[in-house]
Amino acid sequence: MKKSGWIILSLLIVLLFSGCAKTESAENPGFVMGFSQLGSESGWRLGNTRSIQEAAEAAGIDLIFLNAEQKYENQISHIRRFIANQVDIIVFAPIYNVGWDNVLQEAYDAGIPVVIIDRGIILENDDLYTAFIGSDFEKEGERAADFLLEYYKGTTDDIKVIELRGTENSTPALGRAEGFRKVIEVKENIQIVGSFDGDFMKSRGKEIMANILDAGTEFDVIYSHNDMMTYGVIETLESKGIRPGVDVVIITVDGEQKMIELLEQGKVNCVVECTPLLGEKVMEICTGIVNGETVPKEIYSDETVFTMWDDLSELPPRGY
Ligand code: GYE
Repeated sequence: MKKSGWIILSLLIVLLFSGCAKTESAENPGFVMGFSQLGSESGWRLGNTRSIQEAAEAAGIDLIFLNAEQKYENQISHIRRFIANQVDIIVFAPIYNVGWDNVLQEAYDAGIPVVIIDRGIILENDDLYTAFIGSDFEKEGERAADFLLEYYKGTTDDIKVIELRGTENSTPALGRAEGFRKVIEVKENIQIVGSFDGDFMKSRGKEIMANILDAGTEFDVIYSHNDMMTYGVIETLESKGIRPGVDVVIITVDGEQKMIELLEQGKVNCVVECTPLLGEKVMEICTGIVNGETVPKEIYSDETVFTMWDDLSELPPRGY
């Protein structure tokens, strides 16, 4: 072919491809998101996974979903795989709050933006992630304690609290413990008499509750960092003829549909909301980042608290 022929052909090819790119971006954001979910330990987690998958599909984003099955090492290798595959953006819900500096530096060096969802992390260099989307866990702990103070208003009797903590070194466990303590500190008669690592698991909730009863420890209140552990606590209490919500005050965090029903039945006294429905926000923020827009660094969900004193008959289905 003559030189002019080549030029015309190349121009045609360029035009053809730019045309394609345009139609694609009009109907479809056309980018690839790698998402590493930390596990499937709770109804909350399953709701979170569903929310991300549905929102990605609705936005036309290609989602590569990987489940770390509760293992930090798996999440590290997921992120490395996403880097090797040159995805457009990496999203992950980190199981622990530390240990991410190296792998996130690798993503940064590869020019791939990272968005952290649900649990927070501590980094030496915060430039290594572009945005965080999730809950304010300390506020959740404060809301749990606010209920307790209100419940025991005017009482000077000693109130003994047992705490079931979430996964060690996870920000929800740390924040929910800290916020709670900050508020009850002002009340000398309210004391935490036991605090146990329940790893956010129902089986641990059951086991811890059984051990406490066997040991004959006296307590008035159970403050559980998530609904799953609370289901376990309730099962154990009921199996021993103790009435949850009546003989023992129960405070839980998450707000799964099933837990709201237990609140309505009087088996639970307070449910602090923590929403897993982050999907739409995640897609909106990630689309902005991929398009080169500036986005806020920290985005917190609006959350509330449901108590035994509320009329919940109009509450819409929780969706998780
Ligand atoms: O409370 C718990 C889940 O990280 C906020 O993890 C999340 C927590 C949630 O397993 O149920």
